[in-house]
Amino acid sequence: MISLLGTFRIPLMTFVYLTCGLGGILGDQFDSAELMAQDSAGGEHDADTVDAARDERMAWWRQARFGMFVHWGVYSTTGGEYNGQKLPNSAEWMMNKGRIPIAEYEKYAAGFNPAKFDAAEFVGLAKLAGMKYLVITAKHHDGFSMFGSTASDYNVVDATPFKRDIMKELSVECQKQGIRLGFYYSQAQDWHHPGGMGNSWDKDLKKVSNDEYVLGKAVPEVKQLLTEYGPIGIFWWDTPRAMSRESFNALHSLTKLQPSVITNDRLGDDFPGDYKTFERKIPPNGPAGKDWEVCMPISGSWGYKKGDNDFKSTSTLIRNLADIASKGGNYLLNVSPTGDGTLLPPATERLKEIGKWMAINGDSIYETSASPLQALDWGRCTSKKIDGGTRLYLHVFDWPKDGRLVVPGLKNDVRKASLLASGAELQGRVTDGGIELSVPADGPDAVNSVIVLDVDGALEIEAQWPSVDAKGSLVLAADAAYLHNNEGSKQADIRHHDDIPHVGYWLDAQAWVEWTANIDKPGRYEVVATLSVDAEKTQFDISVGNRHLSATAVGTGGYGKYVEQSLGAIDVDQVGELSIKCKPIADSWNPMNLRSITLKRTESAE
Ligand code: FHN
Repeated sequence: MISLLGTFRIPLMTFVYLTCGLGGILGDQFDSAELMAQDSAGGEHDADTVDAARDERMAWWRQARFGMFVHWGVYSTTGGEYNGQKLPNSAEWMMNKGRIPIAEYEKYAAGFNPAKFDAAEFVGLAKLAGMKYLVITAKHHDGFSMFGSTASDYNVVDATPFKRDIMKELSVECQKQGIRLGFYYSQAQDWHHPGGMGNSWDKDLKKVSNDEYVLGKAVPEVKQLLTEYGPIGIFWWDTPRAMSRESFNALHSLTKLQPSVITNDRLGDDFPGDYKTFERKIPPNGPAGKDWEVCMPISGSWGYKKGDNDFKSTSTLIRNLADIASKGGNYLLNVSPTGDGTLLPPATERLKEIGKWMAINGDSIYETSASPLQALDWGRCTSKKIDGGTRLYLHVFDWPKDGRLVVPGLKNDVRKASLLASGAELQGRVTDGGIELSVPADGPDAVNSVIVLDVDGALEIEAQWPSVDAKGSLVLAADAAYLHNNEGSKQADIRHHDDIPHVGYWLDAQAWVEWTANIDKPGRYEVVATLSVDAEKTQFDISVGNRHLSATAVGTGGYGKYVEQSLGAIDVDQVGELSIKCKPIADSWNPMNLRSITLKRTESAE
């Protein structure tokens, strides 16, 4: 068994349990021996083959870049209000925030009758917006199944006057219109089932084990969703909670029912799934070498919430899409159908406006990769490989007033430059500062004008990573870092004091910070941090490549009182692009606000 693990990327615990506990769970579907066979067949494959299988699964997703998220359920009938009472948080949490007993909440299900819902029109709107996939809440935390569940009669077919299987209708339309269908499924929280997590208020609930909920409801429902609703592109787990190995594996193993289904990183137990998810916010830098997606409501609430007029402007949404794609990620933009099954006009209008932009500029988003350039002050960049060179899509948010657009740090010869919208050619030349393009007085689009820049040969770019300067100093600013934090708990985030960014709100010792930087020479580097700490001290590990320093920062008299503190020295024996990490030492961590880490070379090892 262990030898297999040498070739697998499945965490040991999962792998071992995957083969031990499944026989009776999945019944006649397939037993652990069959699963093992699949996996043991994989056992002859090395990690590269496992990666190849994942690359094949992910190919369409990486090209898609843009999808629709849909939160729709019983909570949509009242806009998240309970007896006319406005509740905090997002509307789909109304049962929890309103401490609504199950018997009470079920009455809302009895009023769910979205008579205006038209799957063809709904999917058509996603398509018109330029979205390539659609992920919808098949079951959210309230436990209500938006499909004809055979494991629970608390579902849209059996428990509402609507009686139609919404997931089935969407499945048919998505296949017809060429949109990949994905299901959101709350695998741990279920406020209706006595074994589901999260219902702490319903005193009449006779609790049973979580395994009973998972194996009695979640597993059969997920199995049904993966076997009766056609090809499923994505299974979108949510709010991971600690559950038994048996339950975890029973859920995870179901994805073998559709081997091409993609899963996210929210099943739990640190299982990475196929891609990392960010929520509501766009990370300052995309996680290097990973697939990732930002999910974000088009307004404030995921589910339809009365009075939620906090719609993001179309300009913001288009620029978000370009920003995320420029970092190599996908944008999953959420809409919130109301109780009648339609979207509010501000949502529909925005989707149509995004669609107009995508109809002209979609090539600069679809099938693109992250920008190879350093940060651009006028916009973003996405890229594609072309024969003998690279195509750069320059997303110009701030069109230059002086007729000159400079692409900093780029030294390649210009093969061709043009406006994507019209094809009009532009003149470009290489200067000391990079490639300079002559552009017309006005760009083709007030929000995001795209220039196509084809350059010859392998990209010649000045260091895009922070690099050691002539004095031997390397400054790593907070907003140049990549924050490793998952949704859910209080996490590290980029915040500002006096308009200077810092990594703040760092309440979770599991969150950590990483930079990629260029080290030009080995040697001894003093590590200096600019930080503020309220507590007496805090401890964390700083690593530069393969070398570590256990650092202690002392209290600075409060958050917002920033002090430079020398943390010690590291003997660096590697050069080139190195990862530099700052990781809390959990049992002696106190939150700090970190503005920057500076490495100062004190001795050269050359
Ligand atoms: O609790 C849910 C929330 O209702 C919503 O579904 C979001 C969407 O990503 N996920 C959880 C919060 O992280």
